[in-house]
Amino acid sequence: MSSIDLYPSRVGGEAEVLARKDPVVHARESVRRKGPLSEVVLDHYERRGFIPFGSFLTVDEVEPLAREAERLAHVHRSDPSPRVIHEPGDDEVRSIFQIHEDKGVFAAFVQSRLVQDLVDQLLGAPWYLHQSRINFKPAFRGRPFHWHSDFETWHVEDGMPRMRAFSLSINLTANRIDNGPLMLIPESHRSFVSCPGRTPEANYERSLKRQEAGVPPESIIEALAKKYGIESPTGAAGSATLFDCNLLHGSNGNITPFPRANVFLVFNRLDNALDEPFSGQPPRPEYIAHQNPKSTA
Ligand code: 6CS
Ligand code: FE
Repeated sequence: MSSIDLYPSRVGGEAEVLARKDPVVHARESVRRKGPLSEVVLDHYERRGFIPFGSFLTVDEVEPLAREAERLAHVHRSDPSPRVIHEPGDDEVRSIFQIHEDKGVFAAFVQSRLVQDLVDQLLGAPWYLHQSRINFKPAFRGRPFHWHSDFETWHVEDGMPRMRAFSLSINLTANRIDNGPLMLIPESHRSFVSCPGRTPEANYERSLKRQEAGVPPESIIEALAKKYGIESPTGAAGSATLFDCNLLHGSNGNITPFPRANVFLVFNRLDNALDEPFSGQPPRPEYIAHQNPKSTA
């Protein structure tokens, strides 16, 4: 049985803006003060829902990750494996899921002191990797991602009970204002947009190419964007953005000659591991939503 639904969405009703019932930084005071993030940065994160890191990794540190991403995109170009998502209508790779499982550079990165300390500080209790993926937006052909809260999908389709997760997105190529960088609505993480409609069967087979269910109505996006604006953290390879699981975001396509590739790592607290999906449908596959985790720390 699923736990009580604190964040009902796609339950057949109208869209609605509900209150958030979870903190953003979960660590108690002593762990919170340990760092690596300063109190000023934590305050900003709690208020705004994201942290832009102008330089998170050095050129030398990001280079092996970027090279591995390029290799993966190349070898998976005509790979029918379900964890490789192609753009609708061509063989261009849009996303590759579960990239940390190959015992390679991404797995090592998750084990690094920097990542471990950061996640400990924000989640404040044992945690695991819920999802990992690389999103590619090739030059001239990259397609957009529609507005969404990741948590809304993870809650409805994967059974993630509460907001005790966040994403770290490392830019593997320069993310420029014009090549489809993340677009975030600051402060939108402080309410939960309950979405209309219901979840179609096996929705992920379509939604990972083009999301429709779980997209808030335009009127709500418009009101939030008018109130809080839209921010697009840009930066060279090695810059990064950390954002709360419930922050509304999306991104435009890429018609520039400059490819954009980002790796996303999603950390979730072990005591928030997946229950049955609130949609009432079967859980999504392991490569999208890790089941039965043990602590990664
Ligand atoms: O369905 C998911 O889990 C994924 N989809 C989007 C658009 N963002 C987060 C996540 O990787
Ligand atoms: Fe997302």
